[in-house]
Amino acid sequence: MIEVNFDGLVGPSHNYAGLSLGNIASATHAGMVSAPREAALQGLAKMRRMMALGLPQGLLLPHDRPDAAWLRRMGFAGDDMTVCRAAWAHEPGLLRNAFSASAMWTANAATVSPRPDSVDGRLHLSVANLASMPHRSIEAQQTTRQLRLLFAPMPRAMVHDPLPASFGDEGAANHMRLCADHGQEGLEIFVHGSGPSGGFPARQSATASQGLVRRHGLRHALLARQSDEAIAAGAFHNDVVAVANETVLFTHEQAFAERDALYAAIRQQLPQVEIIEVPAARVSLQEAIASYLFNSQLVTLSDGAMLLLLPGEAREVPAVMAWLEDLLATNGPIRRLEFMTLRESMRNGGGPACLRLRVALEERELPLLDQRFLLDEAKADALESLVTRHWPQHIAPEDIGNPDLWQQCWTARAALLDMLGFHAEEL
Ligand code: SUG
Repeated sequence: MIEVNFDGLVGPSHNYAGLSLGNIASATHAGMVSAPREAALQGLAKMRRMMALGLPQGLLLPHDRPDAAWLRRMGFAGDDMTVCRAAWAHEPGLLRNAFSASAMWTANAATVSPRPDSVDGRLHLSVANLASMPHRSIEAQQTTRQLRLLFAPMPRAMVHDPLPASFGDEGAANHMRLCADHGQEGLEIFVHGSGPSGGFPARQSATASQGLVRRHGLRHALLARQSDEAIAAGAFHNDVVAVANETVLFTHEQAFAERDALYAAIRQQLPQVEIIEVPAARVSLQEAIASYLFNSQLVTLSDGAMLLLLPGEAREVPAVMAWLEDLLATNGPIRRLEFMTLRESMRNGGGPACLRLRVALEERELPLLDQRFLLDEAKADALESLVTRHWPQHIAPEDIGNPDLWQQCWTARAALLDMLGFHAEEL
């Protein structure tokens, strides 16, 4: 079995509206001028790097923004332009939500349980409801359509509707899978919060996580609670303080509420697990969150060694670099480090791991998927030139009310769909 990463292509409306409570980067950079073209190119460079490392790469598409259909559901009437104009005049906050490019963080698109893990032997995907934030809750509908298209040709895949909105579910960002290798039955860990901490909401509910375990028919699953300190320090998703790959759990000491019990339960179910814990005395929670050390992609290369693909910001935190040096010296499973510039996404709290949805499947199943969502070098070249032609260079906060910008975003997406061979009605 192989693991495919589906990265969200950053949409043309990428901006800094500060919409995410609890996400310190989003709050800190609110009001700044964004660079959507640069953002999309940075994301594509990461996808290319993964391909160059020999890993299969897919992409998910930016959503229709500004989302006039959503504004219509909020009572605005008329054609798309009229609806957006009225929303901007009367409820600018709603227009800002309808304009967000947050679908780029596809770790929040769905929770994925590969075939070896489920009793019925199917690949289960549950679209996240992202119910805790208005701008993110808009995503579920279009994400469902994309994932259904992508997996429709694969007989043993099932894309479930989002869970009821009463129970917040943020997708793979709060989910980790440990296994001997991708093809073996895994132990799936679902991480939730327990109510607001430090004034910040816990976005994943335990009830939602339980629902996913039942729905996906998992034989080996654990529920774990995020520590209140982690949420209060700005770990709005668990993937900001922990990441897993095959036998490795790479985590901050303060990520989980009942850490010893969790580690013991993991060791009982997967004795060969290697828990690489970063002590708070070496890297504080604040340093972990500022550097996004744990929001790295941890991947297995063809020679079996693991590579940690980190955001460039990690380099700026001396405690993190010192710890990483020691990690390499141990000669453990993580043998290589690489750093990518993803500054535009990072300023909204989205690191390398937020930008991708992992799907483990059999290599022979890959050709069954809708190939329009898979990337190769030629498509990456074409996407780069399309982005350079159509994506806005900059968006300042006051531009969000500019009808010319809305039109540019719709035109850019239409050109993208056309190039990839999609019809607007499919999505
Ligand atoms: O949900 N940021 C996203 C970042 C998501 C990161 N994903 C993972 N950790 N997997 C969020 O907070 C900012 C949008 C704004 O402020 O305009 C935003 O939605």
